[in-house]
Amino acid sequence: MESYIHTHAHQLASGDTPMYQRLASLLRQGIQSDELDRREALPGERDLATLLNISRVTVRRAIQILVSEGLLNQKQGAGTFIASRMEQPLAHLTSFTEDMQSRQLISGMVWLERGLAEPDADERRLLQLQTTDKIASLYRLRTANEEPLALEHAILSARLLPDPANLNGSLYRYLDSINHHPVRATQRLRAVPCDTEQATLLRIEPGSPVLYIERHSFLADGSPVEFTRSHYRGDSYDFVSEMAIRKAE
Ligand code: 16G
Repeated sequence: MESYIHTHAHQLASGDTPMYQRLASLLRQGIQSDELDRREALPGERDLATLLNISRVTVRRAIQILVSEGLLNQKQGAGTFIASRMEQPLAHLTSFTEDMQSRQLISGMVWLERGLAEPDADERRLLQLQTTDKIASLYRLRTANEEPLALEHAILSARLLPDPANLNGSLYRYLDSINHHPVRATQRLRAVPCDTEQATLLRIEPGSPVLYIERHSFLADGSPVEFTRSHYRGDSYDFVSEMAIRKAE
């Protein structure tokens, strides 16, 4: 960390922008090019200020910029770290449990709600339900190595899960066991600020950006299986999509 800063310190010497912005872009460059070691804490505010011969206020402002961009995390008592982000390819239909396993992370869940409910008109349409059908409503906090990562509210027809209280682990594993594992899904993503309750559960600041995702998944015959609304922590997750050019006929 110190050696990267030493090597590149000359970039701070002059420029049109204020010093805190120059320092922020120097650190941003080090993070994005992977030249800064992700496992090491950033030197303390005072040490960085001494090293670069600038004021602590300047260092603090630069760090605040990168924290707000989600590139740095401040852990109380432990220091400032480069935020580690997870990537999920959008092309594969995986469950949260599989997704964490493939990264050698321990997937966990805290049940916030698990029961039968009356669907509203939208939910009835999305799941193609009959007027008398109920839904199984599953609201969970999903964790990776015990760190909160997402809030997930899945609904499915109660015909598929008549007794939600008995579901303990992976929803997709259960669906697989009844031969209803979805084979196709559409996903819609957008950034939203989280509310106070979501912030407390995800252990982030109220109003911080989270990724709101709706997943609508289907069986091979086109019938809907689940509709899930999730809020992923914006500071730790990247959804990555691969694109190919359309070949000329
Ligand atoms: C994923 C899905 C979610 C699904 C869940 C099942 C996204 C955005 N969402 O988190 O729709 O209900 O996996 O996970 O990827 P489980 O099998 O571990 O319960």
